[in-house]
Amino acid sequence: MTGHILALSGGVGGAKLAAGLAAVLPPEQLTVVVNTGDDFEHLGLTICPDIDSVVYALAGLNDTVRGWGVAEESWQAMAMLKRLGEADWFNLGDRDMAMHLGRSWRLRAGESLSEVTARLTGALGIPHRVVPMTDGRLSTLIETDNEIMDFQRWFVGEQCRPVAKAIRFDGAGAPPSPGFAEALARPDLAAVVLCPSNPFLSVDPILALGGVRETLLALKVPRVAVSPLIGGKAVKGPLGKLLEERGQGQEGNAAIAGHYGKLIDHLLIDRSDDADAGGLRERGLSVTVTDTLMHGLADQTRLAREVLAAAGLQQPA
Ligand code: FO1
Repeated sequence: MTGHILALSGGVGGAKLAAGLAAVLPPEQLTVVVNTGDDFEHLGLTICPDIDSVVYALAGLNDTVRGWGVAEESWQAMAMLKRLGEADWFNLGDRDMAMHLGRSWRLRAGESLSEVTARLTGALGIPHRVVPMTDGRLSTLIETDNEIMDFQRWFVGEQCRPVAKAIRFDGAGAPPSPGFAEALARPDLAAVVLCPSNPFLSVDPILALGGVRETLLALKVPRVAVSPLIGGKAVKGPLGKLLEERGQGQEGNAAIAGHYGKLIDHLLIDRSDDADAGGLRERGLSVTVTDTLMHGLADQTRLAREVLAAAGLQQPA
């Protein structure tokens, strides 16, 4: 296969497919652009949860049980922080903390997030390009009945309980990072992949950057999404709740397709949602029905191959 693949990813689910794509594509044929709307400053550290989920997955360091952070983690620093009376609502493992330290001081020394991310991925032996969606600031905020909350306060601090009346992107229109802009403009761009991430919380922030939605809509290459739903439900996280609150009367994959609209030409859905396929095809989408739940690298690479096949770039696995 020739041509370049641009994958847009959030954290956990997206990171799994990104790892699959990295397993089947050579480094020069893949750019993974990662949501940074969840990023925040905590205890003086810059935390980039989705970048870290992708980096840990590509480096084979991710904790597959917990879903975030590093495997074989220890929590000594967190226990000491708690004794010192510091905030303990957001858990930072010892190994994970090294990532935040390594990132934070470099940012403070003047490196861009793109430069720091390239440095950290290089150090961990990841040959593929993992780039933040922006080097600027675009923060996801959750509007509840009572207040406008920082994303992590809502997601981790409040366990997503308060109803999200609206999701806001503070800094919408921020410029895409150099690596993202370059990938969008590549003459050899062969496909765009929307990883199985939360459309509202992980993909929408990427689309809210200056010019990104318009550029994606104008592209003449296949745009393939993998649904984050299994059996009509989110594998993890608040997507099910958000779909109920924001699905505009549609359910399951119809709501996902309705949300993405003309941004995608092809949707891969799970076998358990087979019944959705007819309706999706009626609205003009190509549909692949397959196993989208990824238990390990074998599933990740199989699904990556199926995504490339859906884009007409490879024989189905
Ligand atoms: N998620 C949690 O549910 N609880 C945590 O304490 C937590 C800590 C954490 C630390 C570093 C990191 O990179 C991610 C962390 N996450 C935690 C996951 C993160 O909040 C979410 O998975 C993403 O922001 C949503 O994509």
